[in-house]
Amino acid sequence: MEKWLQKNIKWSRLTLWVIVSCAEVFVICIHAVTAFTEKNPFYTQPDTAAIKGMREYVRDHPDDDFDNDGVLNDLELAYGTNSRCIDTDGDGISDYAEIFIAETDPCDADKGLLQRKNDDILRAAALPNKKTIGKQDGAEKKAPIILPEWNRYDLSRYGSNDNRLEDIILVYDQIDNGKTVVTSLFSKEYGEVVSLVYGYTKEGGLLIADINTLIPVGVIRIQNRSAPMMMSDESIVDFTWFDFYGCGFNSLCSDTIHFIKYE
Ligand SMILES: [Ca+2]
Ligand SMILES: [Ca+2]
Repeated sequence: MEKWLQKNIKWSRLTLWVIVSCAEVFVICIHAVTAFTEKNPFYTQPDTAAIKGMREYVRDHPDDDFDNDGVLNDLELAYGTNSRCIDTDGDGISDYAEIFIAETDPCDADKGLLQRKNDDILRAAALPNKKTIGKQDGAEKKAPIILPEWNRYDLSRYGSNDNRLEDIILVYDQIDNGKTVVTSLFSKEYGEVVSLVYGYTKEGGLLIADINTLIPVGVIRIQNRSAPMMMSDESIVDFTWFDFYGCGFNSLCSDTIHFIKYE
């Protein structure tokens, strides 16, 4: 009798453990799916075809220099640097300068070299760290949400990262002229989302609509940035760009943005 009881207790514990474990896995899955869909309003599943296509596009263009930093794509792949960012580790020394001049690791931030350039640093430090765009008059702007003609099969959008201030000023100009801008957002996690920018907020954030339904889905917030950067000729320039965050994308996580240009 005692043996039977012990055996039953053992099985009951095992059954309970299995039920609790399954419940935990279920809860974790629900949380993961919820977090994913909350972060990105476009996809519930990563766009694996785009992620693969993006990798292949870089490999298929070994002699191009997508970010114009002087390091060709095949070398970027060999060094493990980002072919769409001139300063992979964000330490203010371009990938080219790290590889060919300083001979430091372009994937491991080291401020030391930049700090030694005291005169240049003082000059750059006099700049405001946030530049205003100069386009905004404190009002929100919107264009009629109309999808312009664009070529979805032109994969050259995988090649560039339009994160310079002049890029976004062109977008504001388009909106001011009543035109929407087809925009490709790319992350290693989700893949690509092509959406429609139909306006901008008074802070400069981009108003985003779904390209299929033309329904507004959110805002990509824009942060203008300026910092000293050592370039390929060892000079230090005041480099300006913008960071973006929203709709599940974040440039600080190496996500990129491309604005489709058309007449
Ligand atoms: Ca490059
Ligand atoms: Ca660097």
